[in-house]
Amino acid sequence: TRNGGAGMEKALSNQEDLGGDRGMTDDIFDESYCEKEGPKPARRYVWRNIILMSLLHLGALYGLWLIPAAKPATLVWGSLCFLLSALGITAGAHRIWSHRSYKASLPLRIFLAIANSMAFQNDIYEWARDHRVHHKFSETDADPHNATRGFFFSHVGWLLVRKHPDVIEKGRKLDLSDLKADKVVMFQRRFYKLSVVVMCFLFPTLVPWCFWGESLRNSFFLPAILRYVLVLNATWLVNSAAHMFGNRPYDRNINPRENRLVTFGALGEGFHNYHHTFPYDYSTSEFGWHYNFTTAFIDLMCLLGLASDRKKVSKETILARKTRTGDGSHNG
Ligand code: ST9
Ligand code: ZN
Ligand code: ZN
Repeated sequence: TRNGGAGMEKALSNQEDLGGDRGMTDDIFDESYCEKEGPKPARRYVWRNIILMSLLHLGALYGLWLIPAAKPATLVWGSLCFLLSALGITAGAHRIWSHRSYKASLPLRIFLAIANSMAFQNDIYEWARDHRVHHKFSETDADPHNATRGFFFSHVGWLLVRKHPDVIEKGRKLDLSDLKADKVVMFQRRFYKLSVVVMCFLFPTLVPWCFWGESLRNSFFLPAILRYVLVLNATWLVNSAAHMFGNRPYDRNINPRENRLVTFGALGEGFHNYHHTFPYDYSTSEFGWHYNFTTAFIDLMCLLGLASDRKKVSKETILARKTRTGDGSHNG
């Protein structure tokens, strides 16, 4: 088996080392799952998504073309919107809600849920549910963006076709009680469409138009459309590139890899071999703030008293794991 059996055992015992106090373990790889025999179900295209995604990307190309005509303040604002929406994914949907790797106070969760709507990547509940099945059944039919189906499928293709039935079947068995009990998550889910219209499109567009007289065209195509597409692709690269290109210092038996370029664009989320080996580590890396804006943000929130209980894997455990299952790329 992939983790060599002992891998799973070790992962679970690490979980216990952490006090088992995340209240969940459904993001730990499940070795017992076997893909069904026989022919795979036919691919069913979702034309609505194919058309909208294509138009969105054409809009982003037009945005790129408009950059020289934009006011500097608009570009700064677009970058700020990038950071905010990215944090809604990394510090929010990913590190709190998918993995429970740290605790956030109510004001911080509200802030991150608003930032998450700005990123428009499905509501937090759906994102975290899909992400937990991704970790638990990584690189199988039950993984929504199964990277063994190729770069394009794991990047964006999975959003353009119906899901493999095993994703839904296995996803329905996950324990999502922590998400259902989180009022912020459920509130965002209830008002998701409205929150996306306001946060992903209206707010980024109206600020430059109202406050420094930017044209409506530049205001819409840069901080709204281009910024949205950049955050989407930075996120998707974690599923595609970081499952294909890079070293595997922690576990050479799994596909996810350490990818410097992805890490940079994704605010610290490209240390993906580490992350799949130790999904409960709040930093998704052993190197602290190095290339990891999200970790710096969470540490700042702790300093301000808005977050707590950061789960961290000990250096000894990391070293032991590297020695046992790593590819040797961190030696020396
Ligand atoms: C987007 C998401 O972009 C990106 C996520 C990326 C994840 C990255 C992770 C990497 C690590 C973190 C790094 C972060 C880095 C960030 C860097 C930032 C700079 N379990 O879905 P339906 C049920 S979204 C259980 O329609 P279809 C479901 O509840 C972009 N149940 O399936 C429903 O049941 P019911 C914008 C599940 O028909 C039924 O099944 N959004 C599960 O196959 C049908 O559900 C889009 O583009 C599950 N896992 O359609 C739209 N899944 O009827 C995307 C489903 O009872 N979505 N169910 O309610 C869609 O249009 C559709 O989902 C579909 C599949 C066409 C893809
Ligand atoms: Zn992954
Ligand atoms: Zn994860």
